[in-house]
Amino acid sequence: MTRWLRVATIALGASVVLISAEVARAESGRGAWLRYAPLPEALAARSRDAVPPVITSLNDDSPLVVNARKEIVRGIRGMLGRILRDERGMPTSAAIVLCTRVNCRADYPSMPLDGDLAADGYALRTVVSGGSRLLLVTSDTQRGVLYGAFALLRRIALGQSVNDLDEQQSPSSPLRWVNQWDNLDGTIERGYGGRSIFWDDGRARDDLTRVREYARLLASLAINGVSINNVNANPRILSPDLIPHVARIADAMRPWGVRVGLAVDFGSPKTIGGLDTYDPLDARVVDWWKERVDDLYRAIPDFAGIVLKADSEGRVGPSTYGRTHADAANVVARALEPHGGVIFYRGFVYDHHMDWRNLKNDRARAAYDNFRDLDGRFDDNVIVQIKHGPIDFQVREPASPLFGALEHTNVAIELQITQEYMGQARHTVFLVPMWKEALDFDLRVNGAASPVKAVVSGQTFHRPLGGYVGVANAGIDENWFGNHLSQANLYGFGRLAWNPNLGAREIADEWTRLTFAIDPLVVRTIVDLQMGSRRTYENYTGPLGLQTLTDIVGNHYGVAVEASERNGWGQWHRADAAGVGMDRTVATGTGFIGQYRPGVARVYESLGSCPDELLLFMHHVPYTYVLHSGKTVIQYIYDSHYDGADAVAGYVRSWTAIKDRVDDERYEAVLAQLKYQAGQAIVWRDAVTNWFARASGIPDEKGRVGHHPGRMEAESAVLSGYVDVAVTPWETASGGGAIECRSASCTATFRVDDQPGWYDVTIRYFDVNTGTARFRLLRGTQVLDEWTADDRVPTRTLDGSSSARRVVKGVALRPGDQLRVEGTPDRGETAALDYIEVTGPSRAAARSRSARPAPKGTPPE
Ligand code: GCW
Repeated sequence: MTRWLRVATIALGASVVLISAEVARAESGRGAWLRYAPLPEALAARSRDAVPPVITSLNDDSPLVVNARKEIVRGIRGMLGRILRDERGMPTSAAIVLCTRVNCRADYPSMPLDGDLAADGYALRTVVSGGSRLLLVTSDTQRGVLYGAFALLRRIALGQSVNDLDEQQSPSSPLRWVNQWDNLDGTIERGYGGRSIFWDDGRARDDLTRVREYARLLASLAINGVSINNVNANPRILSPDLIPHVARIADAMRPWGVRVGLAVDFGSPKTIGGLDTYDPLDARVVDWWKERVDDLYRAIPDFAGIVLKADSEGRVGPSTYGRTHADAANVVARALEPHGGVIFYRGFVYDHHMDWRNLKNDRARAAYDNFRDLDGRFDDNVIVQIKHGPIDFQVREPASPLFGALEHTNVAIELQITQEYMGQARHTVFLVPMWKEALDFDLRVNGAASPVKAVVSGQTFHRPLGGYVGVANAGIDENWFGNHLSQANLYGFGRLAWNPNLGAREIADEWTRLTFAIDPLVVRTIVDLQMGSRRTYENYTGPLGLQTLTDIVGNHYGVAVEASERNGWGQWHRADAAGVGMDRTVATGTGFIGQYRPGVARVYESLGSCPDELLLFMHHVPYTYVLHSGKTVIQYIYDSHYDGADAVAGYVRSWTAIKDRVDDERYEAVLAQLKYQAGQAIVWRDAVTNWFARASGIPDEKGRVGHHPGRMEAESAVLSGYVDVAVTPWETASGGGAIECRSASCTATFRVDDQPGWYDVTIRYFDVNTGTARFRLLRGTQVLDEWTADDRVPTRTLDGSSSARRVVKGVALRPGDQLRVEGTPDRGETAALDYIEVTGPSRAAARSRSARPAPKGTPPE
């Protein structure tokens, strides 16, 4: 159902045109950026004139070209309200013509089809032939024709002209894959958009509709490979009974040009193969891999390849037999090679039992230390898949030095689309600006400009293969990721893999127009929000290269400043009473900086030139150390957390300004998400700043940290039934503790002594994932609000992850009022409370009155 909402004026090129925008009432997000919503009438009219009424393909009824044709018909119908004539063969009038160059030339020998197109590249051209205007979509491959079709539709959707087309594009890299960390039981490791679209209960789902839809989304981004199971692989994936299931999934994706690959377990020859070894140099193991891979290709002739995580985080690997990663990669590579398959061997290899007491130990060194000396020993169909930073998808890392070190080895960059350490889709964080930093990172190979993007495309070291792998983890939820705005990350990944020179803002702008609306206010609001979101997240989670200060031994979501310390996982920040940061210098630290080429190492090694944003990643400094910005480290930590939390509050305000300009369903969903994020940002802010205030003993020079006007701790309320409880880690609860209800129902009563006025009452409570506790807020006997704690955050304990808030706005209060919170526990959820806060204009007014300078002549107190 749709409705006409308004008439807006927007600038189109030089001219200002009156347009009317149609806003759908409800959209689930399932169509993502391929929803083909009707264009504003003025734009539609212009495109209608330029789009010929016929679509045809030449000498080609392959599923890919058929899908390309159908997609264009669907898109034009949705956006322009025109149903093209779908024909075959030589057009007799103006037409859109789809063909590979070979097929095109067969019918049009004189057609201007020259130009260099890399594999999967495409050209869009307007030509006149036999008096008819033809809009040609060509490529050397059918996949490229499909990509050209999507590119044509994108142009139309963005309101760009399709009049005199002469566009030619080739992908930056041949390999553009996503990895899904889906388990065979249907769960997804680090997936936030619901269960697997591929697997359920140990087998492929019966209904693969969503798999086909996903393949279409991936094709629209020119992604050509997907591995469909967790890199922490269940060995069963290679058992004969599973192959037909993999084949069914491959069949579903093939018509969209997406080839299927698998992640495997290196111990498989032993665990499922019945051998007594998985030594990669044992002839029986060599044969075993060959036979298994041959079987796969019998069922799936275009099987794309294998992803392997070995000797990492408890996975077995070649080290069991004293063999190298090259031995391991090559045994699988040689089985794949005759079929044209590839193996992505993950560079994410590190020891998670490192001795934290040894200040020279450093996880950041691991990828380089493990792979550097193997350079040149990998077969040509091996690609070492390197996470973009040296640790693990933290909010701020430098690019991995390994990119600059492998000159004779194919490499791919692994980017994490799923927001594991980036708010798990409960926070909006647009990752493209961060990925751009990694891709543009200049490795200074031989002292010359050598950005990471040129290494992964194979250009810098003249490698035949290379590319992009995005850990996507899309799920079966209607909006794929659990947050509408998180879809922009998959979109951005695909666009960058195609062309890493696109700007982050340009990508955000495109995505917003395609996904939400072309309305300038909507575009500006969403693009600004997305573009600032990563810096904002960094500000309230872990600035200055501290990394995401989250619970790294648990769910990787909520705040837990010390979770990284005193354990073997190696995500240390080494904050103590005297200072903070990892000394990774060559001079006095772990030597990590020495893994970079001299031109980069010099910049990081010296405090004088190390950029502030990576300072604590590279150096250990006292809290009073003065940054280039002129602030001390400690004051920056305080300020950035307040800035970050304020920015999210601003997102909520700016989002409300586009109500009625986007559909209600997504409007409400994003609003709820942003409000939640605003609350979480305050939890992070308070936890991190309190922790550092205690550690450093240095107060916030602006007096905010530890002082919260209007906040009343639950522990100091008049309690009936509720009992005090300590919260761990202490910084995740205000005052270090909370109250919980261990009987049928409890109350906490707060006395308000503010002057009469209107106030907002914020209740900070805990919402764990066991039950559905109920809450009521009363003033005297009047119920002001009631709600349930029914969220499914990944924790069953009271901590930063489960901290939630309810804001009740516009409450009239008088001195002596009693605010009562009533909690009713449910199945292990104890209706726990942290504090209430009474804030708002009346309090601000009272504050500014008391802050006014005393009138002249008044004696000082
Ligand atoms: O960061 C870690 C994640 C693991 C993941 C691992 C990896 C699939 O917490 O869930 O395992 O990275 O990339 O292999």
